[in-house]
Amino acid sequence: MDNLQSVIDYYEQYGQGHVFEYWDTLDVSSRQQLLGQAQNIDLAEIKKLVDIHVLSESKEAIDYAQLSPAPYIPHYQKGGDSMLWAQARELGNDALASGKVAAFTVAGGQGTRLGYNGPKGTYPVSPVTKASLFEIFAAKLKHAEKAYGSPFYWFIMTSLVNHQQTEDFFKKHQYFGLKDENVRLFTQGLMPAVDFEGKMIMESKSKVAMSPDGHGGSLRALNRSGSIDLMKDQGIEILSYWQVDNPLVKFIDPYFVGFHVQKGSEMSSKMIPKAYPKEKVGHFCMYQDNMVVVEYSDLPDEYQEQTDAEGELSFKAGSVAIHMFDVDFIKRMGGEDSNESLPFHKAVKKVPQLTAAGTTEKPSEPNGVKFEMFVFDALPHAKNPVVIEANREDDFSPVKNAEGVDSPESCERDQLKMFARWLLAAGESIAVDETGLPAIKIEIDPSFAYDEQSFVEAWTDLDEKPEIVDGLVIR
Ligand code: UD2
Repeated sequence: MDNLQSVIDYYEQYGQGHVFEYWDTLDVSSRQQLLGQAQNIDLAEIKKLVDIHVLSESKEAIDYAQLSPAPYIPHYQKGGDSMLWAQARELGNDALASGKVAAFTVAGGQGTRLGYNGPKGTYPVSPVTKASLFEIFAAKLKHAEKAYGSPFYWFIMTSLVNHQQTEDFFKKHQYFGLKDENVRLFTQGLMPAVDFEGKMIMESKSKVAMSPDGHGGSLRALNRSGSIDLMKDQGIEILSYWQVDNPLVKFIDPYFVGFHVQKGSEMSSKMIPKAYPKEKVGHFCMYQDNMVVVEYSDLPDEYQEQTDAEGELSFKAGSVAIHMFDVDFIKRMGGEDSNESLPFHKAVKKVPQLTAAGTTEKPSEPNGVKFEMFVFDALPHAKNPVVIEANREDDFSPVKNAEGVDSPESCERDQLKMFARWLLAAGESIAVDETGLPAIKIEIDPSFAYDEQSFVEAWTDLDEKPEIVDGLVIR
């Protein structure tokens, strides 16, 4: 009871006493739920965010005139130094073979745009077998295990919204042949949503409306979940980070690891030249001597469209959310006693809310503000950040929207084109149209080959090569 009173006092002191308005009417389990939730919210942090993002209009403005394009290492197939890339590859292979690298997927988002009811990683994407995103990543890890001689840890961040379903999915599929103890699922943090006066929104009489704290919350969650301690115990020094919606991603990439190691970088990133000025990706920029990512929704159109003397986009380096992190850097940025932390961004949303009638309803107009951290905001805190150029066709084709750009359909086309390119590189003939799209549907299981080079090798080694026909799955 004393504990309860002190929590209520704490809420009243911060002007959030309404959270306990229905306390007297709640049954025991609802009381437990509310108290448990309330004890986990840092009201001082919420007050700070409300003051900055809700009660004042003053946004810490960027002086865009001071932005310049960030430097990057051009790809060896696009004018970059092949020697440098070859050296990086060697270093990266050493780091990968010595067990210093682990894989990390952020999969806590809700996938609302895709209109899919389930964790996005369970979404079927491959052209023939309809393998899910998680299955594809698992197969890539199996290939890496074969190539480097030992298994890799795979950390996956979920959120309370999809954790159980994600875990059930992995169990149902026996972790796709990976060792279950190497697949480490953990949940990210939650943040309360507030109304436009800064009051926490109640979803029901016993529940504050909460939502995931953004992929930037991964740095805190990796620490809180004990994942960083495990990595330290296992001698893992580098974490390869990617988003769950991108089946093409090469997350075990010796070149990328190699550049990260060679440059003594704490956080490295892949960039892809933007496909068109207003492509919905972040922009790698320099700002006051720091490397930053400016999100597409923040960068004014004139900068997104600006061209240089050669007619190329000035801010062409698109951030596709593929990074390498030093484990020590994550410990520094996401630890409890850290004095460096990521800022929160605000998103105005329709938040399901308790009505006067005691029911929960989603309003037709935005009624509140959610707070999220973005992982790329760690970049200006990192020592020696490195950006390398990647080939879009080998690394990036996300599934975000139900149709059109970045949809299951566009992603399937990109996978088919990639498989056809690999077969052509191995000397096979396969009919493709002017965009490189084959007329038939084929699939190459990532555990058979991970990229063009490994495909050519594995294909050449096959004693009996299958006929290349519609529906062929090479595994
Ligand atoms: C993100 C990047 C954008 C570009 C693009 C590439 C931001 C703000 N923008 O845009 O610059 O790189 O991706 O595809 O990130 N997630 C969580 N927890 C959360 C929120 C998101 O795990 O609380 C995960 C989510 O599961 C997904 C990823 O983060 O894997 C991206 O989230 P998004 O779909 O909201 O980001 P998007 O596509 O707007």
